[in-house]
Amino acid sequence: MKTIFSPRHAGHSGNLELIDGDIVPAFEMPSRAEFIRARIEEVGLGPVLEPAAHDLETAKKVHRPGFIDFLPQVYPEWEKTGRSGTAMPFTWPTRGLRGDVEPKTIDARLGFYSFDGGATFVKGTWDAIKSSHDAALTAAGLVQVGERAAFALCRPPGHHAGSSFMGGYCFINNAAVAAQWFLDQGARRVSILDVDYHHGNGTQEIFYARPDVQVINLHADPMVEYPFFLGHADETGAGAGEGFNHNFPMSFGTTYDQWAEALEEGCRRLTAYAPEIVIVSLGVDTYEKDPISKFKLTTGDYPKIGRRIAALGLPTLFVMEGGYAVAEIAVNAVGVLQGFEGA
Ligand code: Q9C
Ligand code: ZN
Repeated sequence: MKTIFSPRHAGHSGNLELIDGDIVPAFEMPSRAEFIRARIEEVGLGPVLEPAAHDLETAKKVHRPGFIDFLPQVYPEWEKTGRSGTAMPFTWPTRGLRGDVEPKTIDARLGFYSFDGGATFVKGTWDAIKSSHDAALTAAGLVQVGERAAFALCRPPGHHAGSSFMGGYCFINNAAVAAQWFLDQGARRVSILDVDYHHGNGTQEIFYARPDVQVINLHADPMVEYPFFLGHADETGAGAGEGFNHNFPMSFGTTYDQWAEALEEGCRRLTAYAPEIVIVSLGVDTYEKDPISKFKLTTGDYPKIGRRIAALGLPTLFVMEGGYAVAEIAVNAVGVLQGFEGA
């Protein structure tokens, strides 16, 4: 399997995160992607190639165009106010406030286009976002021309980014852009299978009223886990999208046997939908030693996930999402891909 990876992710570095009442270096750090790239080479998964540049027209079909145009403006606007370091929002248009009027200052606009303070900018952030987006589309192109599977080693991740909001380390929803691109190339149905520990609230929001992209999410129960405000089992889609969104919230402490039951049911529904392509939002923060998560999957479980996905028998695009136990995420993420290839 080919991997698409851009060294430009590394400029998104040194940013801070507000977590557990403290401000600390962000858990979503460059070494995540570098460990995965090194592991791919170590096990000989296949070539690691750089992405081609892509325009943002497809991104502007799944995100509000003004939101995409805002992203490259953030850090220059932040610097114009005389600041350096980490740009992050601190005010959001929640219920009862005006979410329909875009204010003028950079601080206000950061809040206007976010749902939390977790998508932060440093000088190299836009370049990293764009390279991650390009990696997803380049890998999608490989699948489109007949590769059985490809791996987009995206950093930053994407699944918390919605049509007009960023958050949770995510800016552009790489998996959603890839899904839209496959449809634009002529696919009639695409499934997104999101196995990250956190609910992919952005992906769900983008496709919620659409029947052409089925979204299946396996994740920690939002009653007790981030992103808290989406991801319940009763969210099944709206309007023309009714019946095409599937959530499998699970408790803290979930082990592979329990998790695999949800995967099995998700795969059953995926097969019933009969998509032409499956996109896997590949988070490995389900791992027992992940520093911010509370599931109990072990390293030996990840190849099993890959084998089950391979058994779907469909062209498959893997898109990297979360996973934070830095050294181990490489073995686990690549374990999924090895399991897929060995199946
Ligand atoms: N105490 C992804 O995995 N902070 N994003 C959670 C938990 C945000 C995760 C705090 C986690 C975002 C792509
Ligand atoms: Zn996650």
